Amino acid sequence: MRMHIFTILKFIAIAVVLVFSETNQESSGESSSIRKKHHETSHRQNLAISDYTINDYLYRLFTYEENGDEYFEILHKGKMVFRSETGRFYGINTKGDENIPPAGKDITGDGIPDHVVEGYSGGAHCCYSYLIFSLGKQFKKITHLQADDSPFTFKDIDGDGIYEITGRDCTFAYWETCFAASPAPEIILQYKDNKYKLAGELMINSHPELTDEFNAKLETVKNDPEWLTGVPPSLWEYMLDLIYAGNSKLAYKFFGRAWQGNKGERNNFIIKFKKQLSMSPYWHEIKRMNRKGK
Ligand SMILES: [Ca+2]
Repeated sequence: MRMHIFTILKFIAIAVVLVFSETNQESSGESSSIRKKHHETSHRQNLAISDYTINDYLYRLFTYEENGDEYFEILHKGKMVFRSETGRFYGINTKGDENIPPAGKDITGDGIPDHVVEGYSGGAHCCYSYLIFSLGKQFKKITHLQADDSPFTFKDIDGDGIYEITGRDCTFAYWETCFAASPAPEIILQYKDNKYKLAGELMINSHPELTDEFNAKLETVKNDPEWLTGVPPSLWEYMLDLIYAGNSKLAYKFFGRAWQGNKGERNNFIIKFKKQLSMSPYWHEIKRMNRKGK
């Protein structure tokens, strides 16, 4: 099911880019619901400008009429404090019900308004990123998070008033299979000590149903017809889901029981799998959350 969701997300992302590239001359913002609807055409540089005000701050989005690329600036009391790189699009949430928090919402718990801007670089699949600013008396860029192929969702999961972020780790994209079939396990990030880190505890508790599915998954994977031609992605999809919920021992037990290929390739496969896993940007925390795992 998770692979299915990720595939849907991928198609949505591609659809957004396609729709946008065909409608950018209208600069209407239809390509993304988080883009501002109203643009005014500037008399300079063929740019369409969209303004949004938060207290003493002004967020200005510029769209190049000729190709639809965008960049934004943040001004504090009329003075520019930040200017982004040019990207395919940038979006903020001005309506309240989106994957990113409403512009100006405090998401870090310090009572100071924050401002999240979603960026998309363009290209075949890549890449989403998130710039997060603190708009207090002192302007501050909190972070610039890279989300790769899969967008992030901001949400207060544990109800403490501080937003967590859910997304997917795309380390296994294209690994041993095509992009559409690549598993991308769920991750949760939390804001702690002034930065966003993988929320090991929340991830361990996020999917209690996973371990109950062990036997049913075992039957499914063992009977996967892809064993006739190679190793089915369903094998490492479930292993990754388990590992990203702190159950690595169970994941390798599953591997041992589900493997239907020849013995020589078995060891080779697990070496390659572990090597790929260690390339995750979250590897350090993944390892730590699995030390006490089952
Ligand atoms: Ca804040």
